[in-house]
Amino acid sequence: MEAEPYSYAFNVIGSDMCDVLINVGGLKHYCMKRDTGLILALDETDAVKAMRIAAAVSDKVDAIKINWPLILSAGPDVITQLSEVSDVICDLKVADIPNTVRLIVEGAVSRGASGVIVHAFTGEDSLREAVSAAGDAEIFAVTEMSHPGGGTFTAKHAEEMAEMGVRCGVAGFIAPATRPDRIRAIRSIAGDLKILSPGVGAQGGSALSAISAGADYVIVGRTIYGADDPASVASSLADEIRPFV
Ligand code: 3DU
Repeated sequence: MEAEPYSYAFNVIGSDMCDVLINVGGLKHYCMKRDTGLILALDETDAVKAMRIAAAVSDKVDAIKINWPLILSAGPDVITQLSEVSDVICDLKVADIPNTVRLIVEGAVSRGASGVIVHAFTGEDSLREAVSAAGDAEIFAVTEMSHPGGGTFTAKHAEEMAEMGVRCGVAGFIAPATRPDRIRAIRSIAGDLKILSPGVGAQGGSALSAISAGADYVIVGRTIYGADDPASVASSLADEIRPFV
């Protein structure tokens, strides 16, 4: 029997039961908690500063997302270090042939990542390989990028990519907070799967609009880590969306 998507269980049992391994359809899966609906995008390239910010906001966010800027400056061990204070999502935007996808996803998960972001445009074989390589960890597929250029190619195929992601068993999708109507479109296909939305603040999107349009989490980077008091900005954002999370 094919395993049901684990986020089905996320909705059935409620977010307070998440952040643990849950068992659906005979398979164990990780399930990120949803206490605040906020994910920090930690693109700070000064590793010491990054760790300080992570410690200051870890109790205000559901996960910390890291991307190439921090991994390239601090080294991949930063995944493990951060995983000691928070769930870590590696935003590697993996876009490659299935074998390379597997090697990258395994490398991130073995270092402590509980989620990995991959591109969906690579097609079904690469996406299936990512899901399989992730094991208990979560794969999030990018359907449409949040910057203006994201409209040129990715937006035109976002719905098809979301349908494919559902078939491949991804945990959820990355959809743009800069275009809440597009979050709505992806939500209509994603069902109970998670939607994580970047583009809040520095890119012009609003946390409240994204959550109201159907995002489960907003991803916020510069607005938090570039602030004089990252913890207080994270708290304010969490307060803004709390009634809807
Ligand atoms: O714009 P911010 O500083 O809040 O950072 C947003 C983060 O989310 C950043 O790491 C970026 O690479 C990532 N991201 C997008 O902004 C848009 C996408 O479509 C996918 C990921």
